[in-house]
Amino acid sequence: MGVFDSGVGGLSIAKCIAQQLPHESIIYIADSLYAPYGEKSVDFIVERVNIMAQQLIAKGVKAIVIACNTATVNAIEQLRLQVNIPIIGVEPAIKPAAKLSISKKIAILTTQATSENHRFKALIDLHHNGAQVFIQPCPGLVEFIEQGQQHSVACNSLLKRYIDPLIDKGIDTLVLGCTHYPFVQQQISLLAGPQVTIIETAAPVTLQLSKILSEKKLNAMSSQQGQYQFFSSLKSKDQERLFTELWQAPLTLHT
Ligand code: DGN
Repeated sequence: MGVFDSGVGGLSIAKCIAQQLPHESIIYIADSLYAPYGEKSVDFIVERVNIMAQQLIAKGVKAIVIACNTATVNAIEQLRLQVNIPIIGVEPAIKPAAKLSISKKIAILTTQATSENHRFKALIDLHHNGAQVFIQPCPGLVEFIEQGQQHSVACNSLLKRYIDPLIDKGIDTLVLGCTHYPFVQQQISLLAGPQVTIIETAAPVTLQLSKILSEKKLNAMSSQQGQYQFFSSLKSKDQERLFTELWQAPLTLHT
């Protein structure tokens, strides 16, 4: 199947798919030349999503996972109208977070574009379950991760700036609303403290994908071992190193 993101963030989803569905092969594309999508216009995101999907379809994928919250909320509906293979998107896990919260105060970390999107706001209206929901856009965070600077002091300071005010508001549940953010989950946990539960979306998306593949009878044969191929619109040695670090196994990056 095809998996794509504006950059390396979607690897957090692809890794979960590879672990949970080991027979499935994955073609991953990072649109790193145009990353981040988070501060781009809706028209631009829609155009890039179409291009990424067409590239994956040309490579023969049977389904596509949009491993990017920003691209999902801004472009999944129009993409579904244009292609005839299953398209699975990622959406912040607001429903389970609202259910889990005891203080009834939850927060969602997102990109700027997701935070302003009407589909995203409708999702909160639908699933808040009486909880107060704080939306925290995190400009600059994706850039640190894309540059492989996710463990730097500067990245930690930026995270602290976004998380401290949420803790002061009394949240007990924090949703990672961008697929890049699991790569700084450890830092987020330390800053938020043990009283805050962190929720990400890789596992529910993988489950949803598995359900759709079964329904459509598209599952790979259990005798197969998944093969993984990685592409980026911006190929460099640094990119390949970052991919390898985040995927946690040697790989070759193609353009
Ligand atoms: N990883 C993407 C997301 O989940 O929203 C977006 C990153 C970006 O391009 N800003």
